[in-house]
Amino acid sequence: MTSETSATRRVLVAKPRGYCAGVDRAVQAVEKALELYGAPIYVRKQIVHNTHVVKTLEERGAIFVDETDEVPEDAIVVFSAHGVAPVVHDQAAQRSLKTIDATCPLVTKVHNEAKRFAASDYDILLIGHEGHEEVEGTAGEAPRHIQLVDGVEGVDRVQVRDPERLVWLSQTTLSVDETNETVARLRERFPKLIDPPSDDICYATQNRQIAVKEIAHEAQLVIVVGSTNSSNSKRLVEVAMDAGADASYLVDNASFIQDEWLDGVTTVGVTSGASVPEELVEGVLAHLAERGFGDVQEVESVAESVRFALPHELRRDLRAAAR
Ligand code: 0CM
Ligand code: SF4
Repeated sequence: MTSETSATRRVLVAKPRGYCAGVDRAVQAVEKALELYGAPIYVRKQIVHNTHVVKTLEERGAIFVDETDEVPEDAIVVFSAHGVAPVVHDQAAQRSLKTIDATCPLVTKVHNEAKRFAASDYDILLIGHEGHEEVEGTAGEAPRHIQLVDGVEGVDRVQVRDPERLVWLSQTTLSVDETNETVARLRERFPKLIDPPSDDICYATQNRQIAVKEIAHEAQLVIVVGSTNSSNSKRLVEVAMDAGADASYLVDNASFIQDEWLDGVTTVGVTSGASVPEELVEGVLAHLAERGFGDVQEVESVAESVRFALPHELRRDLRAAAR
């Protein structure tokens, strides 16, 4: 056991943390669809990558499926925040499904960039994690023009038709620092490589990384609340370690915290990924308080005020129902 007294123990909580505007919109889209049309509402893939969110929506009548062919004809299906390839829209139309597209507008922005560069016959290097749904959706916009670069290790495998007509784009939820390294290596090979017209790594991912850096250099342990399939949450653990934390762990909720992690620790940092409801962070803080870490300070690095309107299909039906 640790010899520290509770007077010397403290918790630094990063701000911003938790829900981003795209997650808030996507979760609300499913909730509003359940209210408006009634259960069941089908959702293709996890609406956001958080176990608790998915379980809560399931309890309210959402049914999560892997593909649209699991959805009964004429039923309602919501597409997740991570976006879908055009072929998925086609498959849904063939089955006469009513669709609500909860793709985050910042993911749609990357899709549009991909379509534009492909239409101008550029080769597109999409930096992202193999198998991640967002990357599959973006790559599906222009499969013949896009190749995936999964980190620095992927750079040597890249083959292009014309190194003068080359752009890189990225998944929205990557580590900013690691992506900069990958781009630097790509540019060594391809000096004429063009940058995306604006940052593809979204504001929420960037801000949560800035905020965790701020607390990590003062904390021996950083607890990141998030699910294991959440890219942006996993990146926060890596960023915390790179910023000087002795240890950092990803936990779905407080029950995953092991008492040994706290041995000898005086300052614990806490943050959460963009798909994580605040109640899970509150659970972690209560768990830490019970173990002598009751002194909690919030450290705000960046103010956030981004909000997105609900998907237009849903707004239209909500307006009609209100008449
Ligand atoms: O992309 P990632 O795995 O981080 O997804 P998430 O659902 O955890 O976070 C929000 C998003 C998007 C797109
Ligand atoms: Fe959109 Fe960024 Fe949130 Fe993903 S993490 S849903 S891209 S705001």
